[in-house]
Amino acid sequence: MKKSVLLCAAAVMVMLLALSGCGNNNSSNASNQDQTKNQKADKTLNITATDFKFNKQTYTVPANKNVKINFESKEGVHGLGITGTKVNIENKGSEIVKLKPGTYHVHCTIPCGNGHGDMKAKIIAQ
Ligand SMILES: [Cu+2]
Repeated sequence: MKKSVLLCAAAVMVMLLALSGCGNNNSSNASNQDQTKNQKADKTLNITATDFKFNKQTYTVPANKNVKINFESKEGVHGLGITGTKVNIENKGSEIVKLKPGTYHVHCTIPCGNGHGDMKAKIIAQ
């Protein structure tokens, strides 16, 4: 009897944690969408991720243009971070960036497993 009460309490706590986690995700996704809605993209860049790599090692985009980045994890759950920018798309989403000419490092932003550290790519803006 006592055991089942404890199990119940544990289950409620897990549910509460899951709910609060979901709430946070939703709000950040909403702001990403608002951002992309207000800006017009000149170019679209599609990036996908699998365990444990991005679909290309090097992506090329036009510099000083609004580039809409569509990111999706096709296998596992990964994130897209671009150094020197605020871009951080977790699992799936879109963001618009305007990059000065240069080379930007792309990395996974979610600790996804043994190959996490190998998930690296480059974006060249020119
Ligand atoms: Cu990762």
